[in-house]
Amino acid sequence: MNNFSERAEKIVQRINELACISEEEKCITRTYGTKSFVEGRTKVAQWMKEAGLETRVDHIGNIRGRLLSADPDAKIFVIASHIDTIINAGKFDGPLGVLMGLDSLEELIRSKTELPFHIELIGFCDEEGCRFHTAYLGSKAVAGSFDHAVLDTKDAAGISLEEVIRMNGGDVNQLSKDAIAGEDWLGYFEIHIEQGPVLYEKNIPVAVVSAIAGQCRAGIVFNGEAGHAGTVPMNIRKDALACAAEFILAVERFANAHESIVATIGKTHIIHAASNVIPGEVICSLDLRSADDAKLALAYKEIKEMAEAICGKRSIILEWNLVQQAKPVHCDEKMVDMLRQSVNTAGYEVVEIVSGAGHDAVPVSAVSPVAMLFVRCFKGISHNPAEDVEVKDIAAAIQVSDNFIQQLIKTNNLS
Ligand code: HGY
Ligand code: MN
Ligand code: MN
Repeated sequence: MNNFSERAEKIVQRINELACISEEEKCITRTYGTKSFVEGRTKVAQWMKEAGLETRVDHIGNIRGRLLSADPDAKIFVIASHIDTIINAGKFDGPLGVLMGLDSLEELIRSKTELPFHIELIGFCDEEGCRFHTAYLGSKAVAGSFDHAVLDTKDAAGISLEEVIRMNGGDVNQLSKDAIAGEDWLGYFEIHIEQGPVLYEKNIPVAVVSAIAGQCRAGIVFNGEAGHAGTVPMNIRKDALACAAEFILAVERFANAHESIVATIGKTHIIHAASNVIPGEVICSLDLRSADDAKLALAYKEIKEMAEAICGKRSIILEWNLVQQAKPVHCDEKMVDMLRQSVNTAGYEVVEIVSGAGHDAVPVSAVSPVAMLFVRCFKGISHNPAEDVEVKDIAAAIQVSDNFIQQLIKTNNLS
């Protein structure tokens, strides 16, 4: 077994160990700031310390480990991904990038490589935004763009983000200290599963990410009129669920008719639901994505107008809140080229993909050049416990990542 396969096996072992830590009995869930999240983070911290990294938990809750250059004034190259998960998650979405980064640093230490720049490995604490319906809390803090207004956001149990930060030992008045100053960044690199079918269908282990799609997320409330299921005539009903259903199908029709757009309504909730009550209030999420910023903005506007028209026709009152917005991000051309060469040198066909999924690279791109490497996953399945990655594909990605980091050490310049 070659060195890459051995290293890949160790990464999978750690992924499996981390996957045993969950808030739930029968599935993997480690959402921001929970006891299980902290337990998982502590395990990653232990691995970082054992590797000899200068390790710390920052105020927002990221786990960070540094491998220092001999030059105290050196810039910082960040290798990262996230350690929080969605609910009922797969094992690889997030942890793969963090544990492959740890492996790269262990290899640099093993080979006693002189570093012209510091490398900081980060396990971000809230990429998925599942608990507070925010997103990128950890990477925004490191990028210096954390919005203090979200501190009042409450989770389903009514606990605020601020309380969770404090309960876990963070100081909300020190969050700005989590940021890496703009002038100190050299670059950012993230390895992540593709979460789509391209590599699986092409039978290629890795891909270079050229861009990350933009996204808009909205929270929508349809306010109708609750009523008795047996007595209210159909023609005078203000059925919030029927209205939401018409909207949901209209959104699907819209996205099917616009190639560059994907739209998802992943959450609906009927307030005071009962089988013999006409739904009076229904809450929906909307997740809209496109690699084309102008088309994304137009789609968002047109879908909102669709909602207004459907509600008007049904005498339903519409509440519409934009929850999150991120423009499309283009990966750094110099690093993309270095990754293309690294894939080539490793003997694989170069494939470039626009990521439909968001990643922590998005907020970081405001302060640093970013690059991402995708790893094939089984049938492109993700955000699903069936998510799986073959050891040989991790070994391929290790080889490419080693090539990339060696190129970076040689050039030490991304400007
Ligand atoms: O939703 C996303 O794109 C990412 O998986 N958080
Ligand atoms: Mn995800
Ligand atoms: Mn992810």
